[in-house]
Amino acid sequence: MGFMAGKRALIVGLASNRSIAWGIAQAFAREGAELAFTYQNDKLKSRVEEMAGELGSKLTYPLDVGSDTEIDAVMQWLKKEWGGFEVLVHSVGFAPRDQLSGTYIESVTREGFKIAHDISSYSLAALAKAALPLMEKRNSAILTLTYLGAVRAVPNYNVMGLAKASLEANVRFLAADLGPRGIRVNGISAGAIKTLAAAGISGFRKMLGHMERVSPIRRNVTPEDVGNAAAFLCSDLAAGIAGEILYVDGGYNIIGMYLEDS
Ligand code: NAD
Ligand code: 0WE
Repeated sequence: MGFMAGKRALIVGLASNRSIAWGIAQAFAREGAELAFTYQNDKLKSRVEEMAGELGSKLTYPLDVGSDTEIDAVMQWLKKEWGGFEVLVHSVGFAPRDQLSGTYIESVTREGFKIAHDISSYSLAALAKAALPLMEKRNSAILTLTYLGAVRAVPNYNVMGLAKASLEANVRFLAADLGPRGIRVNGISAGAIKTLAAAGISGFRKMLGHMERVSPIRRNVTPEDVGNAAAFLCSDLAAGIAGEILYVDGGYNIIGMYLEDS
């Protein structure tokens, strides 16, 4: 029997078969969890329905995390379908395209800052608030996805780095509040992966090549690597872990220097 048997998981942030959310969903299904998915808009509806079906789920629902009304509607729907649930995955990040190229100082705007923080960080608190009555007192877990740009000045990541720093603080504050109510909150800081969110970001291929050469495991991480760590963190195997940011980046973040020919 899988180590997530008896867990019901809502996954927010599935867009394609390259999504980190897809790696997470596959690991959850393999370990015996029951799944529900949201999709951002009608363009993604049929694709998400099809992928859900592959993992034995008929539960899909529209959700733009920028809307409190839509967040409430999702929770009402799940209350009807499930009564309650044990796992919430937040795999969402967004900043307007123009924020992710050039230097930070040149690209950052008040509007770009506001959108990045709203969609990429506040949405975690908004979802947690709305899910609380359905998730409390069930040995539950909330998981979000973050990136090294939260704690280091990564070229071009720009205002998304600030939003991820806010997201990581959000994990700690939520963990402190929700732990006593039976919900552990954690984050995974994933290494760079070529997903839709990375498509067309200038220099992304070069970045992947660099990380592949210098990271301790000498390869890039995959959605499967992240999915396995996510399944662990959201299962009772991680009952002692709360408010933590777990790096699933092949150890890239611990390197202080790389010497050619080493
Ligand atoms: P992805 O494009 O597959 O997923 C991003 C998801 O965010 C999509 O499903 C999209 O629909 C959703 N989204 C964006 N705005 C939304 C909104 N307003 N409402 C609802 N959904 C919205 O890309 P991904 O790489 O799988 O990204 C998932 C998470 O992983 C993000 O938080 C990202 O920052 C994080 N992350 C990605 C990498 C990477 O290199 N790909 C590395 C570390 C962390
Ligand atoms: O969090 C991310 C990407 C998030 C993202 C991607 C897009 C592309 C489409 C947020 N907003 C948008 N807006 C769009 O219009 N990652 C961790 C992947 C990523 O993005 C980078 C990276 C890495 C890694 C951008 C610059 C440098 C490195």
